[in-house]
Amino acid sequence: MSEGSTTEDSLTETRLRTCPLCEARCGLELTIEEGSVTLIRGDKNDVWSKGYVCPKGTTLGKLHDDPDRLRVPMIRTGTEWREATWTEAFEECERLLHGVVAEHGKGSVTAYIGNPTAHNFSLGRYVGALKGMGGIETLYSAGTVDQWPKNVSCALMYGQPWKIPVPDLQRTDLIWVMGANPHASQGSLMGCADVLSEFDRILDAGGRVVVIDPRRTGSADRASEWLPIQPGTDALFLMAVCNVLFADDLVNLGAVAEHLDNVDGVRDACADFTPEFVAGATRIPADTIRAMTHELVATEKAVVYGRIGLCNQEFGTLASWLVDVVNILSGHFDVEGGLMFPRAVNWSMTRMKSSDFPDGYEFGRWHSRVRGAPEVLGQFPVSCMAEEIDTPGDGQIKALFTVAGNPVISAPDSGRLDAALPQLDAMISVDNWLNETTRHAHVILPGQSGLEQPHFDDLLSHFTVRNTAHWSDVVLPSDDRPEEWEIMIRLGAMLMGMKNADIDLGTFDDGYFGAFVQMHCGDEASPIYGRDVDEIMAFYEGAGGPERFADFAVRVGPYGDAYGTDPGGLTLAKIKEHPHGLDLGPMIPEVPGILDTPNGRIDVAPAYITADLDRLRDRAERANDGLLLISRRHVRSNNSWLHNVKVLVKGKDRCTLIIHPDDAGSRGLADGDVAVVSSENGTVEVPVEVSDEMLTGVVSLPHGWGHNLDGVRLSVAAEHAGVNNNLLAPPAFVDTPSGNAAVNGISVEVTNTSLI
Ligand SMILES: Nc1nc2c(c(=O)[nH]1)N[C@H]1C(S)=C(S)[C@@H](COP(=O)(O)OP(=O)(O)OC[C@H]3O[C@@H](n4cnc5c(=O)[nH]c(N)nc54)[C@H](O)[C@@H]3O)O[C@H]1N2
Ligand SMILES: Nc1nc2c(c(=O)[nH]1)N[C@H]1C(S)=C(S)[C@@H](COP(=O)(O)OP(=O)(O)OC[C@H]3O[C@@H](n4cnc5c(=O)[nH]c(N)nc54)[C@H](O)[C@@H]3O)O[C@H]1N2
Ligand code: SF4
Ligand SMILES: [Mo]
Repeated sequence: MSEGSTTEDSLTETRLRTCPLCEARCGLELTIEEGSVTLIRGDKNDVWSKGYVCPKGTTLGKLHDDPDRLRVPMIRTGTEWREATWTEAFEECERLLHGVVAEHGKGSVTAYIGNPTAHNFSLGRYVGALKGMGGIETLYSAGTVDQWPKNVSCALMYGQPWKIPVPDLQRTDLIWVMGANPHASQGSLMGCADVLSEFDRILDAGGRVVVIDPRRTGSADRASEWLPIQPGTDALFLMAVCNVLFADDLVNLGAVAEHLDNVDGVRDACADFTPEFVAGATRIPADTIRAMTHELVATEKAVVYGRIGLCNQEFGTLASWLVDVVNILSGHFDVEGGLMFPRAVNWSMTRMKSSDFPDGYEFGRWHSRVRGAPEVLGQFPVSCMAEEIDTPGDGQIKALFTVAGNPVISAPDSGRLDAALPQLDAMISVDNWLNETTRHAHVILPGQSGLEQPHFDDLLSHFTVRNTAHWSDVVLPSDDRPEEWEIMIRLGAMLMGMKNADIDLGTFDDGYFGAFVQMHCGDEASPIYGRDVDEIMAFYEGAGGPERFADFAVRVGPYGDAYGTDPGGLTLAKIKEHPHGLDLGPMIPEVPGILDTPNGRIDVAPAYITADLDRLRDRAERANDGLLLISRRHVRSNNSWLHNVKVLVKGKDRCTLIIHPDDAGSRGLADGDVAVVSSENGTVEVPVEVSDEMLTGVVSLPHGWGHNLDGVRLSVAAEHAGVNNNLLAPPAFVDTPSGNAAVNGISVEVTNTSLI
């Protein structure tokens, strides 16, 4: 958003921009002096974030200025890197890719897509061009160490993996926060600026916030109650809640009742999951489960929310599904204060019904070569990637793109991946830093800094607690260099066999964009159904790229002008008239209109998911032995990639193992001692922090650290290297139905280094 207001000094200007770093999407006010950012504050007039900002958002200028940030492409020969021109770099990509395809075929090429893709609409919109044009069948992504279980449950219940309901946080009186720590993460699949102030609001109004987590987090400190739970047992807890709902005749389906199938399927499934049956495994007393369930039903505006701690665990799909089921059965679904579907300003691919599944979703249509893992929503578990690279044979991965991802840090069994990547014939990274992953690339193609590109929340506006629209213009224009969407198209075209010199970007861009227009013109559900493709294309003479997509997505979106059909409707130009954002109101009931299932109804107990209940039943009977490792986040960190910003890493070491005093004492460990943490997969040495914030038997180590690898060019991060907790994560420890990594609940041993 360029307000471009110039103050007394003509070299000083104020610019507005949405922070691209997390789902809170704060509106920022940047002071620019002589082309540099000198101050970043929250924009008090932003209709959404109202001045809120966290320490990360104030460092966008520092990220932009980071001398280690790559501004030109890099080509590696052996261990030597050299800066290259864009033409040289693209020609090197062409040479590498054409070589691999000629020798091993296209089936040997794949891509790993990382998290910032979701925050960057140039990449987000065009990564599909790389996959589609390149004919890549199975992708890998950070999604399978993230929300894949939720994608699976939402696909089966609502007909589309990205139709994910979120808590109506700003209007609820009671929330159970399960496996989420917005104090650090700032909220996820619950986009909201300043989540903790909403907790305060709830408490001030006499409501309750219950944090259900093995760790007494910063969020728990701001809640009414911390309810510790044994890692990986949330599905047992929620099954018992369902059991109480039926047993005590508390089920209240409300207005959605007539759109539900298979409620009896849940009743039958939970019949033997009594509170007494799960109490031992969950470590939550049966009476507590009963009392909580009664309170949930008795509170008119209440909601159950679950996030990464419920996904990245052994029973991720069951737990993710059950969060929605409990909201449905307790009368808190699709109603004010409950779990609701946002109505984003833009149509997005995330709202697109997959034409592959007219009769409902199917998984396991093909299997991975080495482990035989089933594909789920077109992906194999990210933990398969290393073995697919280092195991010879037909179909072995020979060429890999990494796009805004750092799997050497973020993927389970990262040690094996680190060793496997050098075996690739071609590795091309689209990334802004030479880090743990990209140091293995043959070519690095840098994207632009957050301030060098416009911003539009294409994906994340679908998961916010209130509907708003924002556009941000470029703040600091970069030199003339390709934007990331152009890089995606070029790499896709090369995989089609084209030479770099022959690629006409405009033609491919028109073709890619045109395919979406055509799809809409042929889709009865689209407001431009039946219109002529050329008529729509004519709106964009001379235009292209992501901005054209954003305008299209707004105009065919729920508030759009549908290219003149609704002249009062929104266009991107109209959104741009609101530099502090446009408020589109709270969430509203969306069922049944939102549903895309074959029969237009919600299957409350999808057979694919309930088939996993035997595995859960076995868990209830398993003893809670030994120590389990879980992950954590910190507000001054963002997965693996903000540790090169001095102000964010200064102070006390944050990569520590937090351990309960009883567990520390029995191992002869005191605060600050270095412990050896070992799992079946690996070993790390890390300082301990002794604290009763942990449940006994559970230890916590943050992910995203371990920067002390040879060849990494992150001068600040190297001084605060920490250890990589994914060295400990066993690759086969996954949530079975989704293939998602279980990086929480890993069995570990902790010993005192001085004792060995
Ligand atoms: N043990 C454990 N592991 C975890 C998790 C956990 O809780 N515990 N969490 C998981 C989750 S939820 C996620 S999402 C993943 C994240 O996994 P990844 O997405 O693989 O990792 P990030 O650290 O987010 O890496 C982002 C990369 O993108 C680059 N980058 C940043 N901005 C841009 C940009 O604008 N353009 C381009 N081209 N590159 C950019 C950075 O330099 C960095 O290399 O980690 C997962 N791994
Ligand atoms: N500052 C910051 N913000 C971020 C990120 C970041 O790295 N740093 N990452 C972003 C990304 S990619 C994501 S996906 C989101 C994630 O957002 P959140 O889901 O809020 O992530 P965390 O803060 O890791 O909180 C997860 C919580 O789950 C708990 N937990 C672990 N295992 C279990 C379990 O078995 N059961 C239960 N009930 N709890 C468990 C952990 O103790 C932890 O408190 O955050 C995003 N925002
Ligand atoms: S909470 Fe922090 S990182 Fe997230 S959008 Fe706001 S300022 Fe950016
Ligand atoms: Mo994530």
